[in-house]
Amino acid sequence: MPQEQTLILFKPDAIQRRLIGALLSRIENKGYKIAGLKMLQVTPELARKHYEEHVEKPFYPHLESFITSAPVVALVVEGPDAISVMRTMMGSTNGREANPGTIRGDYGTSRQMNLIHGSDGPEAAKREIPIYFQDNELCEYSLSLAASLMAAD
Ligand code: IDP
Repeated sequence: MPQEQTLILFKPDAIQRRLIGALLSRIENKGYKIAGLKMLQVTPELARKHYEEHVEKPFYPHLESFITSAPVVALVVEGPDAISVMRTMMGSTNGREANPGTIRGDYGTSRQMNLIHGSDGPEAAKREIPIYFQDNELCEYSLSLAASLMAAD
C-alpha cells in the first residue's frame, strides 16, 4: 500500500463558486493528510509549464484563459494510493460524463471548468508538485492515532 503524494488544484471555477471548503472536506473526510496548501494566481507561464502536454492542442488557449482567470488553491495530498484514489474521487474530465458521487459528477457540467486537477500518475505527481511547492512548503507530521487507523488498510 504505497504512501503517495499527489498535486491537487481547486481550479478558478471552484474558487468563484465558493467550493473550497466543500472540496477540502471531501479530501479530509476520506482520511487523507494535507501536506501542503496555498492559494495562488496561476500566470500564463506557470500554466504552460503545468499543462505542457496540452500546449499545442486546440483547446489550450481557452484552458490558459480559464486557469489564469482567478486564483487556484493548490494542495499536496498524501496517503495510501493517494494518486489513483484522488482521480477516482474527481471523476471523469467531462462533468457531464462523471459519475454521481464524484466531485466533477456532483458539481459540474463542463469539460473545461471541471473544478479540480489531480496528478494522473506517479510521474505526473513527481513533475507537478515542485511546480507549485518548494520542499520547505511541505509539512511532515503524524496524524493522530484515530486518523492513522482510518488510513490503515
Ligand atoms: P484531467 O484534468 O481529467 O486529467 P486532461 O485531459 O489532462 O484531463 O486535461 C486537462 C484539463 O484541460 C481538463 O481538466 C480540462 O480543464 C481541460 N480540457 C481537457 N480537454 C478539453 C477539451 O476538449 N476542451 C476544453 N478543455 C479541455
